[in-house]
Formats: sequence, structure tokens, C-alpha cells
Amino acid sequence: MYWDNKFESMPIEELQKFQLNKLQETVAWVYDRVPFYKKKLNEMGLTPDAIQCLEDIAKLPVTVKNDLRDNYPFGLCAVSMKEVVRVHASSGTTGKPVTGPYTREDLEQWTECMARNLWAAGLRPDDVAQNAYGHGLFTGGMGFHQGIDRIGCAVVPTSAGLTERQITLMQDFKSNALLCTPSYALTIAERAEDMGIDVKNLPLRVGVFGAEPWTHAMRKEIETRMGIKAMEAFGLTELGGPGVSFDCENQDGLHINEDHFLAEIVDPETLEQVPLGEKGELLITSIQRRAMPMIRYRTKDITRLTREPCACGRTLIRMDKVFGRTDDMLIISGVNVFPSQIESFLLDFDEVEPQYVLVVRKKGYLDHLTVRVEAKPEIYAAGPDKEAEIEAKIAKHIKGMLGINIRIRLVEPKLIARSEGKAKRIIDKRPKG
Ligand code: DLL
Repeated sequence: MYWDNKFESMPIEELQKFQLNKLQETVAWVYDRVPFYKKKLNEMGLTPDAIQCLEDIAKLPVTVKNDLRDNYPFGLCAVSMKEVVRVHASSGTTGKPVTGPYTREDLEQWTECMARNLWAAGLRPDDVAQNAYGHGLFTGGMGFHQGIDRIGCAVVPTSAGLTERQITLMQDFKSNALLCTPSYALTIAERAEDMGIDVKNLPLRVGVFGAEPWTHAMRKEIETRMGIKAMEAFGLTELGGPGVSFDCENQDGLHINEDHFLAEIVDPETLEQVPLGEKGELLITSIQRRAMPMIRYRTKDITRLTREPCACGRTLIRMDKVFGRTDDMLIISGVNVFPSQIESFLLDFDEVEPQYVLVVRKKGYLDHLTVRVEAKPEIYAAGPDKEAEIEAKIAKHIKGMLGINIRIRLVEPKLIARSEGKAKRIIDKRPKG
């Protein structure tokens, strides 16, 4: 029924026993092998036997991206390079990249996590899966490749880019699954329309999208535009890439591969755990990885967890669709605003395309936000008065919903750069430092 019946539907008490065992093993593993962790635990007066139950995880120190940067490239590695068989990395926008080394066993487990993800999305051996995630250092390409291969579908490793060729191959090879970022899926849909091809008439049935925040509204937009089911993948380089969590056919939150990843939600200010069901920052501890396990890694992603039973029958805890990243949060007139909120408001309007960027400036002490969004061709053709009317309409809607004034600027169709990977949604014009 599931890819891995044993772990995906394991009774919770049994799962928690398994988790405790793996957590204890992992803490001992890093304590013995990574000076960084040993020092941190010693400073807090802890040794691995401090972990007697799952709740004891809260005693452990958190790990942040800067810890990885300070120990670049392999200072947090718990094995020798002899045991490392692959290294991925994420470029990030500032500083050194973050590295993700894998042992042979880590790769095997990653493959299994990805197979769970793709199986839950409905991929089966007779499918043709076009993998348009970037191939290379980015974990998306290889991670999905391994999962598709494990299920036994025909994989078409197009990587990202060359959009017209993607569409031609989709037609010629009769691809029925597309794997890429949600923003690239939109780019593909749009280019196909320009080429006079209706994606809805192609064999494409399902997409597995991730690597960037996207709203439910964006999911709907992609589903109707492409005539497919848009499923999801979540993960990060530091935790081995995609395969941390995935949605099932109910599309009602992402099941975390809990036998591999322990999830906590904390208040990003105090780092205290919040009650189950409340929103906060996601911390993840990888409990089966061996090359570079992460202890209470601060993902900066905002979500919440639920143990409510899922209609699919999986017992794996669910996280909400990621709401945004703590570092993308804007404070406009004292109100916390996430790009995802703006996205879902914009998608309420038929007069604009789902192509937008947020431009943030500083005015005095306050952040000031302008949203540039593409007008639909007929609105743009109707002229400036029509545009001004729509701008005012959207601004009024946002004011009604968030209570803040945001400047909306309709721009010419096709003006905003199209994404082939992670879309750049924020242009930050605030002075640095
Ligand atoms: O983006 C891994 C990945 C590849 C996930 C392909 C899914 C599909 P990084 O480049 O290290 O790794 O970026 C990790 O991307 O902390 C989130 O902020 C964001 N992210 C990843 N998946 C999702 C998602 C890959 N489904 C960062 N929804 C994470 C929202 C996501 N944000």
C-alpha cells in the first residue's frame, strides 16, 4: 500500500521507541567523533547518556547554518573521507556554501526516503518521470533521480532549463510525471502556452514540486493550468536534501520521515518548544545519517506539526506547508508579513499573472513594501487607468486582510524574470548592516 509499510504505518509507541534508540546512537556518534559537538555538550555539562527519553532532546544545543560555515567544508563530518561517497552543497546567497557529505548507507536511506515521497505522489514503475530539478551540487536532481530509479519508473534527467526542449520531450516521451520547483512548473506551463501547446492535453498527470515556499493558491493555479495533481517534497541540504517530508494524496500537510528525522517546533526568539499544533520554527535532528548528522538543526522554516490521524493511514507526523522562512519575514508598519501571504492575496485576482516580486525599501525607520505583479495582457492593453483601478483594488484587499498599506504596481506581461529553479521573490533595497 505504501512504499514502506513498516515505517510509514508503524504504531506510534513502537516508532518512538525506535526513534529514542536512533537518537541515543546519533548523539553518542557525534559526541565521539565530532569535536564541535563534544565541546558544545561538555560546556553544557552533558554527555550522551543525558538522553533517556525523547523529551530529553530539548536539553541538547541547537545547530545553526553558521556552525556549518565556520566548520566548512567537512569540520562537522563524523566519518573519514574514505567513508564519504558523495558531497552535495547548497550555494546560498551569502558566504560559503553548506556541504552535505554522504556515506554509502546515507545514500541508500536517502533513496528510500525519496521512493516513499514519489510513491505517495502516485508514481509507479510504468511511469515516465521528467526530472527537471537542477542536476549537480543541488540535492534536487540526484535525490529525485535515485527515488525514481528505485521505484523503477523511466527517468528522463533533463535537469532545469532549456524550457522549450522540456516541453518537446514531454510530448515525445509522453512524460506523465514532472519534477521541478513550483515556479519552474509555472514557467514551463507558460512557455507551452506560448508554443501553442495545451499541457492539459499531454499525458502529464502529476508533478512533485518543492525546494521553495509556495502557497495552496499557487498549487491550485498549477493544477488547473497544467491539468495535473501537484504534490510536494520538502527538505534541505543540511539534512541530506529532499526526502525529509512529503504529502500524500490528501494534500493535507507533509508527512515527516520520522524514523529518520525528529521534528520539533520552537519559538524562534526563545528556542523553547511550543505546544503541538502551534506555529514556530522547525528544528530537525537527523537520527540515521552517519556522515554528517545534524542535532536540532534550525531550518528557519515556519510551520506547525500535527499528530491528527491522516486519512491515508500513515502514522508519520505531519507538518503544515511551509509558511515562510524567518529570514524572509518583513515587518511592515509593525505587522509581520511573509511573501506567501502576499502570494495568496495576489492569486485571488484574475487580472494579474502569478508572477511577482516584492521590493523592500527603508523609509525612515520603517520597511516599505512595493509589490510588482504582472498584469494579464488584456488589462495591460486596456491602459493606465485600468491598471490603476486594479492596483487600487488589490491594495484595498490587502489592507482589509492585513491592515497595512502596500503599494501595488502592475507591470507589463513577461517583465518579471522567469524562474528555472528557486524563484527570487524579494528584492531588498534596504541599506545593509
Ligand atoms: O531545496 C532540497 C529540496 C530539493 C527540497 C528539491 C525539495 C525538492 P536547499 O537548497 O538546501 O535544499 O534549500 C532548503 O528550501 O529550508 C526551505 O526554506 C526551502 N524548501 C525546500 N522545500 C520546500 C517546500 C532543497 N516544499 C530550503 N516548501 C528549506 C517550502 C521549501 N520551502
